[in-house]
Amino acid sequence: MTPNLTRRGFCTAMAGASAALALPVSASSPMPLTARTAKAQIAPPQYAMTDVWSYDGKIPGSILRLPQGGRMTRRLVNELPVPTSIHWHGIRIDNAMDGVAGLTQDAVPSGEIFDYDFTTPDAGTYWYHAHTNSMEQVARGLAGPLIVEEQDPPDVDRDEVILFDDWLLNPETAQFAEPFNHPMMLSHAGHIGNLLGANGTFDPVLPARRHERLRLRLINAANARIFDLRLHGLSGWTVALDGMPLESPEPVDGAITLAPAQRVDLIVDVIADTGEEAGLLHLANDDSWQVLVRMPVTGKAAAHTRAAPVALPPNPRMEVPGLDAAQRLEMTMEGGAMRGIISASYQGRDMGGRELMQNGQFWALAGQVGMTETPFARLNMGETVRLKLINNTVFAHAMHLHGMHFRQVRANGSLGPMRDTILSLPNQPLEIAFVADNPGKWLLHCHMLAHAASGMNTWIEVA
Ligand SMILES: [Cu+2]
Repeated sequence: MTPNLTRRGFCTAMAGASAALALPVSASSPMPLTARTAKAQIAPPQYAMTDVWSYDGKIPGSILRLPQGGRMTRRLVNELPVPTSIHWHGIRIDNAMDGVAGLTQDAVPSGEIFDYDFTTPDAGTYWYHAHTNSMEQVARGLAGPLIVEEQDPPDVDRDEVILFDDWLLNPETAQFAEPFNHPMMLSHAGHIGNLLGANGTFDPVLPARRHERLRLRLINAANARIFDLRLHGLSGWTVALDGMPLESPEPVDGAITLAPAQRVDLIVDVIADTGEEAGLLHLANDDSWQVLVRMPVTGKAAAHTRAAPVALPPNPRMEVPGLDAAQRLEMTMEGGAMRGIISASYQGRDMGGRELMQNGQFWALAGQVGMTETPFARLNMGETVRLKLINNTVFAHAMHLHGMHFRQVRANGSLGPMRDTILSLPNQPLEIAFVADNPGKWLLHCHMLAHAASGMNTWIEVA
């Protein structure tokens, strides 16, 4: 292919995309979700606006809402200068719609489109984000909330989405610090921002009334930051994790840990007095609790707080039966600063740590660095699998399985809550179990996106 042809193809396609946007959306073409450049006032007002990559010009992308069992149809229109794709995180989705470039679809070239069309079997809090060079694309802003509503939603005064993020900005210019694939980030804790916030701003404010009951849908869209959160002037319960309802609401007592990509649904009552400020605090680097989301309290919603909430209605397919007879798999994580890799296979060849580093690779899963021709495991449709995750690194990893949720098998044999992303800590092996009930090729990776980009990325196949 000659450069000329490439450029002509690009220009024609861009013209086509713009024309499509100018026309009213016909009944047959899905509503566009346009990935494009934009400017956003993420930093305080004395700073410049930040050049971002966005969905429809918004940081984060608009809240997409649909009913449980509903059908989501969206046309990704790629007006970015680079290829992209969208992953619908946590949706037990049709494999062809999972959005993983190189595994479930080709990346959508600049100027082209891709129609996503899937149903949402589970109610809960999910999110969508880029899954092509995600380390950079998510950091630049390509993420938004995806909310699937229960047929019988809980009795609350308001339902609020809080999408946490952190941004690594050059303090002089308020533009993203580059490069995104700096070896220090790849080999350490990941791409950690120097400005924290939520819903696209460093100073998110959510006005509230005394004794108001809110459902808070917390989403961690940060590349690598683990948020430790605490309620202030609020009392509440955790009612769902990673979209999936808990069997019974659990009172929030102490910190809520939200690893990258995880979600927590809370039902909270405002107990601060009128004129005070409630909110969400986070544990800062110096071990102090600092305000992250401010909730100024004005007026009164009710004379008293209400009785404890009831559990959310369960989603389908939440059981993990047959643990005793389950196939057992093991995955050791290795690499990163302070430990390194002795030898691992990268692109079909054994390499030592130094050679891997020269290839920008720092991590291995089960002796493999990054994606392989054959999957980590082939699973039979419907079988139950137990997977032991052994973290031999000195860093935490947020391990995410696409297409299926899992439960932790605790030391005493009991099962933990159902989730799609679990935080693995150094030298604390943990075991997860799931039913391989969704056919296709599913990514299994660290959601510290710099780690995924430098080795912690593999896949399983269910057939
Ligand atoms: Cu990791």
